[in-house]
Amino acid sequence: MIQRHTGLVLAFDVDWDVEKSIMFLNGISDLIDAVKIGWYQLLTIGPQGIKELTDSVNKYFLADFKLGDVAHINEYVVRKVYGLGINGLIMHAVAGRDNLATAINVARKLGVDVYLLISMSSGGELYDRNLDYNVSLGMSLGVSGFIVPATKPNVVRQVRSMVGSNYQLLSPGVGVQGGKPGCAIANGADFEIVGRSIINSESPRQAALNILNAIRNPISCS
Ligand code: O7M
Repeated sequence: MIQRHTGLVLAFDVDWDVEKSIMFLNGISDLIDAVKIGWYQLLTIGPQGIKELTDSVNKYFLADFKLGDVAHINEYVVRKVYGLGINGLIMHAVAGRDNLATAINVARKLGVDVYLLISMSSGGELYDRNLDYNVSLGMSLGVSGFIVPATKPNVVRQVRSMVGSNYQLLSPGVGVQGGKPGCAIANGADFEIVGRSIINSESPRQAALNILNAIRNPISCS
């Protein structure tokens, strides 16, 4: 599980080299609880580059490859991700029970957390029609938590009321996509995932501090 200190997860969607990435992350590390990396970065610095990042930056790393293939491929990827020093990964609920179960078991044995994507910050209408099923699926498979969109506050509240306090809710879509900083947590999420509002800012530290301030003092969230 991600340890919560600030409530902020950085979506580190950049095409920078390893050196610049490490410098940036070390400069903001005290303000964030985890670093989410994904396809963009993997395709830029490669697996070796990702390994260098996890070796050099003392932070929880969440791999967002939105894994949703058949069972054996999911399992291969889980094992590779583990080898890169990753602490948690994200899977697509839409892959279904049979394709998720083995990989989730393998991940748990390796000590890698699995977070299940069950609704999307834009689109994702097939997910929203099957919210109850996907939440129950994740709980029965033993995931650590769920991805719930900051742009859909009713989904955040609904999922929290379904899962109680034993699952972590991570909420993307804050800032550029329209979710108000602080409001996903006010509505029941544990973490807000933020990328461009921090990364593209003239002052990333100040941008992150502003979001932390909103998390501590949420205003007009509905
Ligand atoms: O803050 P942004 O808009 O620059 O970036 C948002 C990040 O959250 C980006 O890394 C997306 O891949 C991710 N995300 C969404 O934007 N919407 C979703 O529905 C789900 C995710 C996500 O994190 O899925 C695991």
